[in-house]
Amino acid sequence: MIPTPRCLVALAILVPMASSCTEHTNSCPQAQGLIGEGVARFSPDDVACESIPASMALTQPRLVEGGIPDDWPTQATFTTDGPTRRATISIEDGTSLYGTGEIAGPILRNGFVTETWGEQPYRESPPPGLNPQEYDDASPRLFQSHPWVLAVGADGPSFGVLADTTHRVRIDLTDGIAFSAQAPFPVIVVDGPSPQDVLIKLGELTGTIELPPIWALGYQQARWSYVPDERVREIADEFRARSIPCDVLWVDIDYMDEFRIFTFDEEKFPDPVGLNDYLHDAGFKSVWILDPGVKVEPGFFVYDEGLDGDHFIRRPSGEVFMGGSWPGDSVWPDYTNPETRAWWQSYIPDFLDNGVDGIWIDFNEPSIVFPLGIPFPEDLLHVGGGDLTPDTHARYHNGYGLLMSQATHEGMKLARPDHRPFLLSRSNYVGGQRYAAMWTGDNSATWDHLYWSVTMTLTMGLSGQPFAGPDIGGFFRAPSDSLYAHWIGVGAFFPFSRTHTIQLSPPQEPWSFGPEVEAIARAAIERRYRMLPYIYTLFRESSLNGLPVWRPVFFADPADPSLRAEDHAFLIGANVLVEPILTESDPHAFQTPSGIWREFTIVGEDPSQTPELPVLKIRGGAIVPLGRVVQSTTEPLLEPLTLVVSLNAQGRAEGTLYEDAGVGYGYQAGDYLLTTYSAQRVDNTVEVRIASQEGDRARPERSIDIVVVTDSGTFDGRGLETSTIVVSLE
Ligand code: NBV
Repeated sequence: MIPTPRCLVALAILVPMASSCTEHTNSCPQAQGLIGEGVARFSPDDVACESIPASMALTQPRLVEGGIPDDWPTQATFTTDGPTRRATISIEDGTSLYGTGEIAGPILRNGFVTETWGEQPYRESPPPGLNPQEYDDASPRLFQSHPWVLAVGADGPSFGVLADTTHRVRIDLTDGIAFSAQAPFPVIVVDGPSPQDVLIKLGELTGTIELPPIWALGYQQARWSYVPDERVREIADEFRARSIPCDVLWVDIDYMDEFRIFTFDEEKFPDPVGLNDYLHDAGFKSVWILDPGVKVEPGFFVYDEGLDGDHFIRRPSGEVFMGGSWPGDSVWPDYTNPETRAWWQSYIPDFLDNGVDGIWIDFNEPSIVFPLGIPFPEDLLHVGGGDLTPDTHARYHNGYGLLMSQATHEGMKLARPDHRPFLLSRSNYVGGQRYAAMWTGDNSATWDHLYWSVTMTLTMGLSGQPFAGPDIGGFFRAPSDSLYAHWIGVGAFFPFSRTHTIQLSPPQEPWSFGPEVEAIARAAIERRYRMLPYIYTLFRESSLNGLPVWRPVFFADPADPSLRAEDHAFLIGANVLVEPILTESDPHAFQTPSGIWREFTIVGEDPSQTPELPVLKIRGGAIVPLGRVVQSTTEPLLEPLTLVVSLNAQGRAEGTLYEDAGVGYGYQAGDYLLTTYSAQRVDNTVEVRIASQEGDRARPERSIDIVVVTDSGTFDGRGLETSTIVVSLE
C-alpha cells in the first residue's frame, strides 16, 4: 500500500483537523470532507484513509470536494477503546431518531440499542412462550443490516448518519447517536431541511429502487410450500373461482430435487414450464425461491462447476468452508468475487426459461440451517475483486445479502433484458434496495407482530428501502380469524403485499377462515387493486427520488412534536392517511396531522360494518387516482379511471397519475404518461381538468369518474378526461 500522510491535528479540535484531512484529497475514496451538497464524510484521523475499506453502500466512490466547513451543523467524533472503534454524534433536545433498518418495535428509536449482523434469529433461552427462532422487540438484530439513523430536530430540520461499514455495528441511541465496530469506519452525515430531504439525499448516495413490474405490486399468496405442483394450480383456481384478486403465487423450497438449487423435483414438480404456462394463462405470475447453500455432492453440476471455478468461501486454512443447509452439507458462493457473481448469473437464464417470473432469495445473511444458532465463522476468507479487497467474513457478512441480490438481479436482467426483474431478498444492506425488495422474515401470528409489521415497514422506508412488507397473517403459529382479518385489512396496503406461512401450518389463504373473513379479505384486496394506480405512481416517484411509499404520519408536519411517535397510522404517499386497528383490545388513540383529512371509502364498504378494514382519509388539497377492481394486473386497470378529489381551504386540489406499459423498459424511452390533474371550486361546482402532462405515451380516449369528498358528503361526476369536468356540489 502507498504510505499516506496522517491527518496531523487531533480530532478534538475538529475544524483544523478537518482541513488537514483533505490532504488525502481525491486519491482516497474514504477521505474526510464534503462529498456532495449537504453531505459530509467524517473519517477517523488515526488511520490512513486508504486503508479503510471502500463503501458498499454508496453507488459510486464519492471524492471529497473540500474540507468540512467551520459551520457544518453535525459533527462526528471518533474514539478508540482497545479494538473498539466508536463514532458519536450528539443531538439537540427534542430530536427524534428513526431508521436503523429491520427491527421490531416502535418507529421512534430514541433510547434503543440495535446491532447490525444479519442472521436467522435464534435464542437458546427465548422469552416464555416463544420458540428459539421467533423474534420480537427484544431481538437486537434481524436479517438485514442498515447502520443508518435519521434524526429529526425539534422543529423539523433533520440529518441522517450512516456508519459506512459492513462490519458488525452496534447502534446505541440511548444518549445521542453512537456507532461502534471492531474496525475503523467513516461516518457519512447527510444534512437537510426536512426528513424528506434527507431521504432524497440518501437515495442520491445509495441508489433507489428500480421501477418494479406492476404485477409485483399486486396481491401475492405464498406458503411453505404449495406442493406438489397440482396444489399450486388448485390455489390459482380457487382465487379465480372466488373472485379474490391475486397476481403472484410463490413456490417455496420443496420444488427442488432434495434442495439442490437450480433443480426441480421430478415427481413433485415434473413440469415447471407447464405449471408456469398454466399460471400465466390464468393471469398469475410465479416467484420461485433460491438459497445460497450449494449441496456438497460430486456430480451435482452447481457443486462441481463451483469447485472448478473456485467460487466457494474458504477457511483460513485454505479448505472450502462446509456447513449445514437445506440439502445437508453445503458450501457457499463467495459473491465478493466478480467472477463468482458472473458464475452465479450463468444459471439464471435456464432457471427463468422455465417460465419463472420472479426470484426469492432466502437465508442469505448467510445463516447456517443445521444446527440453527451456529454463527457463520467470522474468520472465513473472501477473495474480493474490483473495489472489494480480500478480507474476512467479519467484514463481508453484512454485505453478503446485498452481493447475492446484486448477482441475481443483474443475472435476471442479462437473461431477460426486456423484463423488469422482481427479486425478493431476506438479507440486505444499505443500498441493496437497488436490487431487491424485502420482507420482514419469519414473524409470528400475534397482535404484537401485526403492529410491528407496520412499524418495520415504516422503518425500512426511513432506512432507504421502500419496497417492504411482512408475511401477512404471520409465519410462525396460526392467526385467529380476527387477527387475519385485521392483518389482511392493513396488509393489502403494504408496498409488498403477500400472505405467507410456515410448513404444516393450517391453511392461510384468504378463504381459509370462513365466509366472513373471506369477504373482508376480498374487500381489502379489492381496495389495493383500486388504489394500485396511486401506489404505482408512488413507486415510480420512489424509483426517482428515494422517498418511501409508506411514510410515517410526522411526514405530514415534521415540526409537530405530537406526531413523532404515531406509528399505528401511516401515510401512503403524501395524500392518504391510513388508520388501522393493530391491537386486540386497548384501542389506539391516533394522532392526526393538522389540516384537512377527510374520510373516504374506495370499494363502497360501510366502515361501521367492516371495522377490520382501516379507516382511510384523504388530505385536503389532494387528488388520488384509483383504478377498477381487476383479478390481476393482466387486465386493464384504468377502465375507468376514478379521481377522488378533496379540496383544501382555498378550494383547490392537485394530484398525479403515472401510467406506462407496466412491464418492460419502454418507459425509459418515453413510453409513459404522467398527468397532473387539478380541481378548483367555482361557486357550487368543482371543475376538474388536466393541468399538465409529460411523456410520449398516447392518452387513451376515456371518460373518468370524479368523486369529490367534502365535509358534507361525496358528490359524483363523470366526463371526458380531455375536457373540463364539472361536478355539482348540490
Ligand atoms: O424456505 C423455507 C422458509 C421460507 O418459507 C421463509 O419465508 C424463510 O424466511 N425459509 C425461511 C427457511 C425456513 C426457516 C425456518
